[in-house]
Amino acid sequence: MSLHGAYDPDNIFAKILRGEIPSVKVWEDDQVLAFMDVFPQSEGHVLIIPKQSQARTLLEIEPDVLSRLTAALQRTAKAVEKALKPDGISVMQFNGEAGGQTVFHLHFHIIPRWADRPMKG
Ligand code: DGP
Repeated sequence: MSLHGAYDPDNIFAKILRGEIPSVKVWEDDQVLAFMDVFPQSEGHVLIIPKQSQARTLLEIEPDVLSRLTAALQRTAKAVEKALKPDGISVMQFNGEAGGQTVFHLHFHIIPRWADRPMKG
């Protein structure tokens, strides 16, 4: 999948948003959902996605939605820090297949890191 193309309404995260696939929700409001990654790179790996937008990538997201998303990203990262006490937190975001993206509904990864634990991915 390239950087550009049509949004697939049957992508995995769209199915999660419609409740067709179960997820472990961490936090949500009317515009944003944070939930646990099913293939975590570390304990506490959270994904954060917009609910209403059909943006596949960062290049397509509406600025006001991105603003809400990043505010929720910071709030969730603080909650992860409080709950798990990691030594660091990686925030990651991939665009296009060549950029490492596998699910084509815009998302950010929040990945807690510990100095004495190797990364899983
Ligand atoms: P990315 O490479 O940035 O597109 O990462 C997609 C992430 O989505 C990857 O870390 C694994 C996660 N993922 C894939 N399928 C599911 C699923 O069905 N449920 C959940 N919770 N996460 C999923």
